[in-house]
This record gives sequence, structure tokens and C-alpha cells, in this order.
Amino acid sequence: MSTRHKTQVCIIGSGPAGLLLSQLLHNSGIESIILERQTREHVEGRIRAGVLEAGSVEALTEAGIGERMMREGLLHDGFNLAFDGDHHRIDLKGLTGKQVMVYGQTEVTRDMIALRLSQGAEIAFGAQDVLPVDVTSSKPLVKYRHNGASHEVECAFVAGCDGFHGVSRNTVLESVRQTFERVYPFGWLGILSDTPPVSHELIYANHQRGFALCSMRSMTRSRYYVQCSTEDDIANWSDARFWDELTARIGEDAARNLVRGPSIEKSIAPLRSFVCEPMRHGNLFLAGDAAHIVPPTGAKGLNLAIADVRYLSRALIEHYRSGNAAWLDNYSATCLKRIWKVERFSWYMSMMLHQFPDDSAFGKKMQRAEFDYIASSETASRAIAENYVGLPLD
Ligand code: RFL
Ligand code: PHB
Repeated sequence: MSTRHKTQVCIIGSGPAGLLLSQLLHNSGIESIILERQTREHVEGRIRAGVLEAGSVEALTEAGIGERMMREGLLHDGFNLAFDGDHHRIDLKGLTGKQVMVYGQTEVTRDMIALRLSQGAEIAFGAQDVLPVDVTSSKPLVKYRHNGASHEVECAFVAGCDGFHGVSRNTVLESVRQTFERVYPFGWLGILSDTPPVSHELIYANHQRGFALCSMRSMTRSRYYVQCSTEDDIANWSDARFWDELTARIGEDAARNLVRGPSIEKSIAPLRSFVCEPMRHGNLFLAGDAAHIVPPTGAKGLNLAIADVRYLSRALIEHYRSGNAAWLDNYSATCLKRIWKVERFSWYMSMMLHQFPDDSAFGKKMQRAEFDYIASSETASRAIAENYVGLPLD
């Protein structure tokens, strides 16, 4: 026997996509239940993205989740591109009138969970064997196990917000689903350390030893990445080796300000571009990493998840308010248009900034020419800035 629950929208996954969707629906009087495979501690401890587009900041603020972000987040007016020691600043504010917000995804997630729970939200952390069924019917069910007992949620809609390794995407029949993928031949080794950032703005560096990124979480906590091999083992990277490698890649001027310290987190992430089309199957809607992945070079993954959820919440609210299904019907096509533009930007930034193992001398010359062009052209710089601060929602 299963315990039966009833709600309007069953959300699978309590990452930023699932949590924000639940909040936006709640703000419009629509009920949801969230099923999350991991524990709350695990979800709140994950170190992920760091940069929020202007539109994401607006979305979080409008949803009522922006209070601590506005207090503790760092507004950035620009970032730097470096190429073998030469620098070019992308003046985001001057070129677009907009800024980005540096505020960790970990903090966004904590803020969202705290607010949803304080409002009495149902979030089943530790839900096992989550399985959406009958999603093409008007009464989909989501089955799962929790604390050893069987449960099922009866709902009108299922939101698959369960990330790249979730179950939802596979619920979209293989005969309906098309996927597009590029796996890059390298990864990013990232560390977090309680040291002041090397620069008050981010630095993306193409260096002959490999890409490096200087980012931060606050004025006392730094986040750094270096390109590494996909076969690399974290055990091969002592803190000292990481700091030496970063120093070599970011150029002498920046390196002079680098403060070393013990790492408090260290991990390797693969780089991938991926899109699943369509993002709807019957009454199941995919949002965020469940439907698409971008390499982190453009700082877009979290922002894309937020953009999907803005559309999806609008579509569901419109359905419940007026019975108008047009927004739901257009969800996949509208999102995908924007997603492909963001895929393009993330791919472009990745191609420009990394060392490719099988790259020819010609490929390297092209990267250098791209950098020189951007550095000499306000138009080219503006194109980068426009994408980095975030393309408008349609
Ligand atoms: P998430 O965050 O992966 O959340 C999915 C949730 O679903 C749960 N789940 C399940 N729950 C129930 N049943 C199942 N079968 C389930 N399977 C999975 C998971 O436990 C999880 O809680 O997806 P969401 O919400 O779509 O959010 C996407 C973002 O997390 C992601 O795009 C970003 O972190 C990507 N990203 C960055 N994005 C940016 O916008 N700016 C950045 O600066 C940036 N930097 C990054 C990044 C991702 C990185 N890694 C580690 C992949 C830097 C890195 C290193
Ligand atoms: C981060 O701070 O983790 C970060 C910043 C910018 C990126 C990717 C990751 O492009």
C-alpha cells in the first residue's frame, strides 16, 4: 500500500530550478510538493555557480528571495579576459548599463529552502526511486519511497527539475526525444579558499598551460579554477600544486596579489554542452539542467535554469488563472530559442579560452586573433557583455 498525496504540481528536484518554481507558484496560490533524492545537508553543502545575471537577480528579488543576496552579494561592473599575460576588461556596465551579482548558488539554495520551509512547504528530502508515470494523462502520478515506505503524488503537472542525472528526462519517450551533445576534452579543477580574491573582478585567462578562472564568493573567500585533464585525479592535486599552476596561468601582475591558503573544497567537473528537445511530454515539463547543460565558461547554467522557471511558472499561473493553455503549449519552443543562444555563447567562450589537446598552431592563432579583435573592438566587447549580463526574456 502506498500513501497517496495530492497536489497541483509535483516538482522533482530541489536545486535552484525546483525551489524557485515552488516559490513562484506559491506566491500565486498554486500548491506543489517537492521530491528530492538527497538530504537537506547535502543540497545545502554543494558548491556550484557564482554569477547571477541582472535578470536572475530581478527574478529572485521579485519572488521574495533576494533579501540576503542584496545585502551580501557583490555587484560587478565588469570582468577581465587575459591572454598569455595581456589583459582586456569587458566593461559590462559601460557597454550594457547592467551589472552581474556575485553570490554563490549555495547561498541562493539555502535562502530558498529556508523561505519555503518557513511557509510550510512540503519538501521530501531523501526521496528514493522517484518515478513519474502516466504523464500523458490528465492525472499523472509520481511514485517514490521515503523512510522505507511507498508513496505516490497525484497531480496535474510534473516539473522535472532533477538536473542532468535525474529521472525526468528519460520519461520523455525516446521516440519523441532528440538530444544534442558535445563533451569537451578537459575538465575544471576548482578550489574554494578563505583568502581575499586576487582581483576585485573575475579574470578568465587563456594561457598556454591551460585555462584559469579567478572568481570569488565574498571579499574574504576566493573561488579559483584551472583546466585539467578529464582523466586527472583530485589526489594528484595538492594545494601547493594548485597554487603554483594558477600563479603560472594568470600572468605576473595578477599573481603578485595572489594570497595562498588551505583549500576548503576541491573538486573536478567535466565540461559538456547538451540539449534535450522538446522540454515537454504530455503534462511533464523539464526545466534547468534536466533539459540542458552548458560548459561553465559563460557562467550560464544557473541563470538558464532560472529563466526556464520564469517561463514555466508564468505558463502554469496562466493555465490556472484563465484556463489559457497557450503559454504551456509554447513553453518548450520559447525556452529552446533562448537556450540555443546561451549554448552558443558558452561554447564560444569555451572555444576561445581553453587549450585543446589536439589543437593545431592554426587553432591557437585563431584564439589569439579573437582576443585581439575583442580587445580592439567596442562592438565585439559589447556582444560579449550583452550575453554575459543575460539576454532578455522573450
Ligand atoms: P541541480 O542544481 O542539479 O538540481 C537538481 C536537483 O535534483 C535532485 N535529483 C533528484 N531528486 C529526486 N529524484 C531523482 N531521481 C533526482 N535526481 C536528481 C538533485 O539532488 C538536485 O538537488 O539542477 P537545477 O536546479 O536545474 O540547477 C542548475 C544549476 O545547478 C547548474 O546549471 C549550475 O550550477 C551550473 N554552474 C554555473 N551556472 C551559472 O549560472 N553560473 C556559474 O558561475 C556556474 N558555475 C556551474 C558552475 C556548475 C558547476 N558544476 C559543479 C557542474 C561551476 C561548476 C563547477
Ligand atoms: C564561480 O564563481 O564558480 C564561477 C564564476 C564564473 C564562471 C564559472 C564559475 O564562468
